[in-house]
Order: sequence, then C-alpha cells, then structure tokens
Amino acid sequence: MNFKNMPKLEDSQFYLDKAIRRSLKAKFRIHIKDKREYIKKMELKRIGIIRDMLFEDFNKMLENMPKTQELNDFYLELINNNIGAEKLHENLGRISWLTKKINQLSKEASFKIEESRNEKHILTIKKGYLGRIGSLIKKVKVNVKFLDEAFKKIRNFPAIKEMYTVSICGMPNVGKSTLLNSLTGSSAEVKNYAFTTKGLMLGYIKNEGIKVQMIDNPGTLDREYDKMNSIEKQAYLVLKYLTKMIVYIFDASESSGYELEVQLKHFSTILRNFPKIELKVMINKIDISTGENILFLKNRLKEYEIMEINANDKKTLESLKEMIVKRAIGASLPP
Ligand SMILES: Nc1nc2c(ncn2[C@@H]2O[C@H](COP(=O)(O)OP(=O)(O)O)[C@@H](O)[C@H]2O)c(=O)[nH]1
Ligand SMILES: [Mg+2]
Repeated sequence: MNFKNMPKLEDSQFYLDKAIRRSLKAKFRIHIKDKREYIKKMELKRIGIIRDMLFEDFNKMLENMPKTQELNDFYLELINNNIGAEKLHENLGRISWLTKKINQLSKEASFKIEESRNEKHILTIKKGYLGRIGSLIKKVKVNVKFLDEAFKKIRNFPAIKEMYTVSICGMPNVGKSTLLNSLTGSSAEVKNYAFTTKGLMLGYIKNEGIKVQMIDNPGTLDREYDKMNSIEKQAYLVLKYLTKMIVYIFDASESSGYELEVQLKHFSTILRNFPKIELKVMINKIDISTGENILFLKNRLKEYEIMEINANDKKTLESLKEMIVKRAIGASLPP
C-alpha cells in the first residue's frame, strides 16, 4: 500500500469560493437576445458548475481513502491507533452526506429556475441556493479539518508490501541500517519514512525470482504499547503482523554504547514478546570486537543459530543472504 497520494485538504469554504468564482466566469457561445432567457440559462449553467466542482473536490476525499476491505490488519491497527477507525468512518460519512445534499439542492434550485417566469424570482432562487450550500459547507468544516489531519498521518504510514518480510532488530547503533544497506544493495528502495529521522527503513532483496522485504526495525519494546510513540507502534505492529523472520543483531564491540548484558536483556524482551517468529542471531562488528566478547556472546546464545558478521563487509554476509532467500522460497511453496 502506498498512501503518498492522499490529498492535502483546504478549509471547506475554500472549495465553495473556488466553485463560485469559476461559475461567475461562465460564458455562452451563442448570443441569447431575450434577457430573461439569458438570465435563466446563465444561472442554470452556474449552478451546474458549482455542483460539479464541489462534487469533484469532496468526492476526491472519499475516493482517495483506501477501503477497509483493501487494508490488512497492520494498516487497520495503525488507523485504529493513530486516528480511530470509527471516527474516520463518521467523518467520511459526513462528506458523503454532503455530496448527496449538494446534488439534491442543485437539482431543486435548477427545477425552480426552469419553472420561473420572472428574472427577479430567478435571482432570489439562486441566492437561496447559495445560502443553503454555504451553510452545508460550514457544517462540514470540522469534518474536513479532521480528514486533513487524518490524511496527513496516513501519508506517513510506511509503504509496506505483502511479501516475505524480515525484521532486523537490535539496540540502537548496533548496525541495523548498515546491514540493511549492505544486504539490499544500491538498487534497493531504502527510504526514510518518518517525520522524525527514526522511521522504518525498507529494502528489498531480489534473488532467484523471489523478493524479500527487509525492514530496519527500530522498535526497542522497552515500554507499554500505549506509551509508545507512533514510530515505535509501527515497529511493534510490523513484528506482530508482518514479520516472518527476525534477524537480531548484537554489537560484540560495544561501540554502540550498549554493554553485552544490556543487549542480551533486550534480546530476551523481543523473544518474550514474539516467541513464535523464526529467529536468527547475528554477532556484528567482529572486525572491531575482542575474541573474549565474541566468545561470551556465543556461550550465552548456545541454543541459537549464530552468524558472525561485519555489516560493512558484504563478503561476510553471503551466507546470511542465502539463508534468507532460502527461507523465503520455502515459505512461498505450498505446504
Ligand atoms: N567497524 C564496524 N562498524 C560497524 C559495523 N556495523 C555498523 N557499524 C557502524 O556502527 C554505527 C551504527 O550503525 P547503524 O547501522 O547506524 O546502527 P543502527 O542504529 O542499528 O541502524 C555506524 O557508524 C556504522 O558504520 C561493523 O560490522 N563494523
Ligand atoms: Mg539505524
């Protein structure tokens, strides 16, 4: 899902002003001699323009919103947490109601103008029409504002795809981003998705006809879900709903600033929260680590499959890459 095209919205009055301005520029190609006939045709034309323009602008707000059925659990929960699914639905409903109301009022006004035999009366009908439309537009002001805020949040959702997904986890500065870049190569779409610099980064491994999604997952899971900020929530939900394999990174050099014991504690938190996800353990930064530190980690992590790597050195990553691709191919085969 890519939400980058969700529109930025203006104040609701902006759309009405724009429509009225455009309607005042309406012209006829043919000359209409009779004054009453001219006014009638002109006002009918203007109402048509106002109706069409308003419909287009407000309907766009509805059309750009992905339908609930099209969204997976990950995005549904993001919406629920960041915006509120029910509130979003309510506000979209108001806009839908508005578009119907505009249609109905335009039809009624046009009908009355068609029937009218008097110029002054035509202009009175038009004035009444604009008055009613104006008060409708005022009524949806809060809804448009709400949707603008909601769309802004949705635009910042990460554009995660449905495919075999690997989360790279570990404490800050252990080498997650470096590994992502080395594994997914220069052709990968590695993007920073957040409004803060701590967003989720994505990359793709393409190999033997299979594509794997790699996510640099900054989640530290060191607080309750409700207390997490929006990026931490995204990171958590990626693990909860989308991750098929966790590649956990240890920094054996402790140059990240985190002692081995602290990293082991974090590791066990991830394990405890997501015991069912397949797990691979990387001992990183072996180029600048002491043999003692590497041995210490290996002893403490005996029951796991461990690889020793230097995230900057692609040669040390070959078997990791091979293993990921193999697992993704395995997952794509029917059971
Ligand atoms: N020497 C060495 N430095 C590394 C290695 N992996 C990462 N780094 C460095 O560690 C720092 C933090 O790496 P980064 O990928 O940003 O960590 P992240 O916060 O986990 O994403 C950077 O300066 C990297 O260049 C490694 O295997 N060896
Ligand atoms: Mg990073």
